Parts: sequence; structure tokens; C-alpha cells
Amino acid sequence: MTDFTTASAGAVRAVSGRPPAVSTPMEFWQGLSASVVDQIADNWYATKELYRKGRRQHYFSAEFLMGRALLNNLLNLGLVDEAKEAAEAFGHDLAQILEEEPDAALGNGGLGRLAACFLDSCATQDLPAVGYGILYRYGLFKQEFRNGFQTEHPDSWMEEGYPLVIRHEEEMRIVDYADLKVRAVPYDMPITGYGTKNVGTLRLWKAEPMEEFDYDAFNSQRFTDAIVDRERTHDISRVLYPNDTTYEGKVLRVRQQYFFVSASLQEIVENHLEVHGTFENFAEYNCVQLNDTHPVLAIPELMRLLMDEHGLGWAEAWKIVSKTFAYTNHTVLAEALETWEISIFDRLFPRIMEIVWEIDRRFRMEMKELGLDDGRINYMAPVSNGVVHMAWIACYASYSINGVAALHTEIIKRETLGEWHDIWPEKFNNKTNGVTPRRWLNQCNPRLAALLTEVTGGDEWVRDLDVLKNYVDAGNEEIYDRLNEIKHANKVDFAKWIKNRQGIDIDPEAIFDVQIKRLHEYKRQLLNIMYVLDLYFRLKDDPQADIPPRVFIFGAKAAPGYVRAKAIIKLINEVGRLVNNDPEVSKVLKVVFVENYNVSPAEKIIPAADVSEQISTAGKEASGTSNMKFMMNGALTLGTLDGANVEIVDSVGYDNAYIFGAREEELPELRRTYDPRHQYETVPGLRRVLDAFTDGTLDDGGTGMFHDLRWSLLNTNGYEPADMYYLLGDFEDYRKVRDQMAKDYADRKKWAAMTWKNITESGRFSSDRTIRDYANEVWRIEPTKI
Ligand code: B1H
Repeated sequence: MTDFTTASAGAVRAVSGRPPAVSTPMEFWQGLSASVVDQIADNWYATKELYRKGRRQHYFSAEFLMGRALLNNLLNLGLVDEAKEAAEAFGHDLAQILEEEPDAALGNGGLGRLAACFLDSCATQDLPAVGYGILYRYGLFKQEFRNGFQTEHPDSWMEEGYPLVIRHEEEMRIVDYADLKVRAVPYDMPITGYGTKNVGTLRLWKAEPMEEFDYDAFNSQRFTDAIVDRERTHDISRVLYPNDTTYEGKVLRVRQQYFFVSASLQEIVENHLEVHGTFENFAEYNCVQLNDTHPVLAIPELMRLLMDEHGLGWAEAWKIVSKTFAYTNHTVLAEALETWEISIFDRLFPRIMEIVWEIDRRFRMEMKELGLDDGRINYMAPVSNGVVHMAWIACYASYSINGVAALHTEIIKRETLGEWHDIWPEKFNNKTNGVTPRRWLNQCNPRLAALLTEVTGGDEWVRDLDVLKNYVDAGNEEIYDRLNEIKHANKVDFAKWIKNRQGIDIDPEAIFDVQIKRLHEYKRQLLNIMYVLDLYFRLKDDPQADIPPRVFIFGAKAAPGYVRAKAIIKLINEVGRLVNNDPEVSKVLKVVFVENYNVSPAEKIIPAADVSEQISTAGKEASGTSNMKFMMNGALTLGTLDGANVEIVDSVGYDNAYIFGAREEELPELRRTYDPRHQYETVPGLRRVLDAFTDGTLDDGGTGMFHDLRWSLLNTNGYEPADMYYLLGDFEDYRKVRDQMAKDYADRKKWAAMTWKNITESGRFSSDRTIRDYANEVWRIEPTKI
């Protein structure tokens, strides 16, 4: 037995109070996780001590979609075999133990998962960076389908104990609202890297009541008030808001935002003073990346801390602030631009509002001096029309503003943030997103990982995915056969997994065609299922039609209040019922809607995918990141020229991807004369599909929701044009290209060659590359080893 196996067995005993052999898999997971912490504790402390003395980057994000941690840590630390041994020694199976781990789903989708990939890349590259966020008691809701409708259920992911966050009571901070004072207690999650001893940190704040300190309240008539406050306090870190790419102006949400940025900045400011003894060099040692506008309250809060708590004047404080923050924009959708009513700020933190007013006043003066007209100044001002504009504050105060893919950055420069780009073009830069090859290739696809290690003669690619580029031309018959075998084996695994999970049978010989992402109209899952329905009708017309077997796989959560997105979920499930229950059609086609899609299901789905659906309306998807994960795992992109798809095609060439649909630059012109009804009447297949929404073919349970979907494609509702997202405009081309793609699949060698090209060109989409670019161009931090 190695030290680790002995220690793990001990940790399991400590958790279960029983011999490991009769401990549950859950207790084993807890024991193994605790011994991971045991393994790294000394290095973790050393890393923290080292980083706090030099220049650091602080990543502020309301979301970190971490997923599971144990296997990732075991792989990073080279402890998988030991863990297996420890489990087997007591009659347990590591694979089963790993399945016990709940996902840490402290995020909605791409934005939250990006933050998690970034932490992984910072750790692996020894970069002095720390993540700051909120320890939500409830992560993203659990999704269940009841009669095909989405229902939401609480995700109490920490309820059974979660050994991977360590409470640091002694580093507690106090966050003050006008009506409430709360304690912010930090919980740290270790972020191990691959092939390094450095251990990074994700610091998540939990809100707790002051009572222990506020004996007065308890010992007086204010007892009940104190109890009420207690609950209001716990509310702050209770739940993650389940919206993706839209914001909700809820008071609790802005409380959350202030809560974690205030606690984090207090710590950063105090640490700086302790280490350096002066604020003069604050911006030389600290920078803060704002993950979208959710943490933008950090800007006035740092002003407040420097002025009110540390006595600096406005000018001095502003000079520091304007060199500290960098802002990432993640979306061009209008509904996502955060604004807050002045009255809410006044009520929660009047001092912050006062500072925002002063920022506003000075901004207006500065712009006047630059010669801007009043209309423009008023549009750009931090405060106007009774609301505070978080993105405008971010643009004004930040030294860097970036988009998340080349096309997206061009759009924000031209449109979304065009006024700011006119004034400060030098602030703008692009940082195309990336995903970590540790989780999204090495961990989730061990078969392909083994092949890459064999072909490249080592595992260097895990730390440096660009290595694969040297093997672009190494593709040969043998590799192609191996790729096909690997994909097939992954598909067999997935088929077992989904059978076990949802009781559905699928054929691993079929093409696995996958769309997994949050449900949103602009992402056009509706277009996807319309094609499936059309294909169903084509098969009904001609049962002998030469259509290769296909499995259409979906995974998506809809925001609970997003009625139309929920209608689309129901529609997909209804088409699934129609297709899967048809004795003839179901021999060729299957529809699978993976329930409760999350990080860990993604790790099963992506390695098994043949086709990656990336079909958003051009210009709407800022980047997309599943597109990159699919590429790394040898699925071919079927997509529009949107977000990072553009760069994926640039890397692999048009011969190795399937691109369709209107382009972003041609849409405005197309739209001028666009008539969805004309499409409905003339495009083959469309009429039959849309009519099936309402003619009794499909059943929406009497809700009328399918009628609304059909209506939204053919009629304007007064606010939005008919078919806002151009589904009927792109349908014909989508159908043509998708049909062709399915045909091409038959040439297995050629297909494998295309997948090899995709895999070996994917280094550009490693988050290591993204993070290197941020580190060099924005954060100006250096790798620092313990
Ligand atoms: C993205 C969000 C988002 N963009 C508001 N914006 C939220 C906005 O809770 N909220 O209020 C939550 C999330 N998320 C996504 O970011 C983009 O849609 C993707 O295209 C992009 O790949 C991802 C990461 O940059």
C-alpha cells in the first residue's frame, strides 16, 4: 500500500466510523476527497503565501461551474492508480465512487464554465491568480421532465458534506448594507494543475449572520428582529440565479453581487497594505478581471474602501481604480445589459450610490471637454433615466475591455460598446475563449488521450495542446481506423449510460448528432428539431428513403421564467415521442433529450459525438465553448459563421467543417425584405413541419405553447419581428448541408481524416492559450513556481 492508499482508508474511516469495506461509495468519495486535500495542503499554503507577495490577478465572477473535482484532482496529482487500489482493497470500484460526486453547479452555462476552465489553466501554468465568487447553497436547479415539460428542483449539492471547500473562519470579513450587516466567511477550493506542485485557489464567500457579535440585539427586545435578520442574511448566498444571458433586476441579486465583491476587495486591500505598506503601488500588484458586469460594483466599492477606510482623496483613488479593472463582455443581447434602479442602490448602499453619482458627474464633465454632444453623453453616462448602467461604468473605469471571440469583439467595437470604442479604441482587445484539455480531453476521453500520447510519444500535449499541430499530417490509415474504433467504443459507453439513466435504447452504429447548451431562442434548438420533424415526414413518405441511421441528442436547461424556451423543450420531447414510438422510423431515427444536462453529463456526451451542432443566428452567440470541446474530441462542426465557429473554420478549413446559413454581415440586408410567410409557403418541408405544431400531430398538453411557437415564426407580436432569429431563412441551407453531412459519414476513412484535422488543430482553443494571452496582454503576470 502506498501512503495515499493508507491515508485514504483512514480518511474513509474518519468519515464513516466503520471499516472501509462496509463504508458506502459516498463515504469513500468523501474519504478520497479529504485525502486529496491532505496531499496538497502544504503546497497549497506555500502557493498562497507566494502569490500574495507578488503581482496577482483576481478573477471576479458570480459563477464558477466547476462540475466534479475528484477525478480531475487525482489525474493532476498522478494518483488515479493509488485511488483505484485503495478502493479495490476494500471491495469498492473507483468508477462507481466517482459517480457519487455531486456536480458543483455554481454557474449557468458557458460563462460559468469558462471561469472554471480559466482557473485550471492558471493553476497548470503557475500563474498567480485567484478566483472569487459566492458559495451558493443551491446550485443551478435540477431539471426533471414531467410529461415532457421541464420542472425545476433544488440542487442542494453540499448537503451530504463537501470536503473540497475549506472554511477559513479567521479570514471572515464584514459586509455592510444600509439595512443589514453580514459576515462573509471564505471557503477555499484548491485548484490543482497538471504536472505542477502549485495549487491555485477559488475563494467562495458564504453569508452568515452577525449574531455572535451582536449580543445586544439578542439580549434586548430586538430578539425577533435579530432572528429575521438571520434569515435575510442566509438568503444572500442561498441560490444561484438561473438566467443565462439575461439579467433580472432583483434586489437579492444585487445584494449578492455587492456581497462578494466587497468581501473580496476588503481582503485584497488589506493584504496589499500588509505586504506593501502603501497604496501607491496598488495597481502594480493587483488587477481584477470582471467576468461580465455582474461584479462591476467592485469599481465604486474599491473607491469607497480607498477613500472612506484608508483616507485617500478622489483623484488618488480613481487613479488606482482606473488601472486595476479589466472587463470582459460576454454577450451582445440587449436583454443582458445590466441596469439597476437608482432606488435599489439608494436603499441597499447609499454611499455606493453617492460614489456612482460622482463617477457620473466627472464622466459627464470629461466627455464635455472632449466635445461630445449632450445626447451622446447622456446615453453613455453611468446614471441615466433613473438607472445605473453597469456596462457603462465598466467601460469608463476599466483599462481593458475584451470580447470573447474575434467576431464578437468586432461587434462590440462596432455596436454594443461602439461609443466607448470611438473614445478609447486602445482599451479594446479580443481574447477568444478556450477550454481546458485536461477535463475536456484527457479526463473525459481516455481512449483518445491514450492514442494521442502514443502518437506524440508522451503526455506533453496535456499541458501544451499545440503539440498536436505537429501531427496534423501524421494522419494515416492506421490512425483513422483507431479513431473510428475509439469513437465507436465511446458511443457504446454512452449508449449504456443513457439506457441506464433514461431507459432509452440507441444504436452505436448511428450518427450521434448533438446539441448541448442552454435553451435560448438565438441558439435555435427549434431549428434543429424542425429538421428532425421534417426528416420524420420524409421517412413516412418514403420508408425506403436512403437515410443513414441517426441519433439526435439534446441537452438543455431553460431559465424557469423563460416561457418560450420551455415550450421548445416540450416540443423536442414531443417530437421525440413521435419519432421514438414509430415502429418504422425509430429503426432509423432516435431523439434523446438528456435530462438535467450539466458538466458531468457533458463529459459522457462529448466524447461520443460525431456531429457538433453550433447553429445560432449569426452575430448572436458571443463565442460558444462546447464547439471547442467537440472539436477536441473529434466531432465535426455543423454550424453558422458565428462566435468562435468562425475561428474553428479558419483553423480546420471549410473542407473539415459544415457551414451553412446567413452571415452576420449580410443579415441586415436580408432582413429588410425578409418574409417568413414566403419561406413557409415555398421552402420544401417547412409548411408541413410548422403545421404539425398545431394540427394534432404533436400535443402540448392543451397549453397552447406550440401555437405560440408557430406564431412567433410567422407573425410579429409588436415588439419583435416575425422569426426574430431567422430560422425559416436558414432552414433550407441547414437541411441541405445536414443531409450532405449524413451522407458523407458513410466514407469512414474520409470522416476520420476530418476528425483528425479537428483534433490536431484544437490547440488554439485550449484555455491555456487564452490565459497566456490574458496574462501577457492584460494581467501582466508571470508564471511563479513554489
Ligand atoms: C454568456 C452570459 C450570461 N454570455 C448573464 N452572457 C447571466 C449573462 O446570470 N446572468 O445574469 C449569466 C450568463 N453568458 C455566454 O458566455 C455566451 O452566451 C457564450 O457565447 C460564451 O461562450 C460564454 C463564455 O464567454
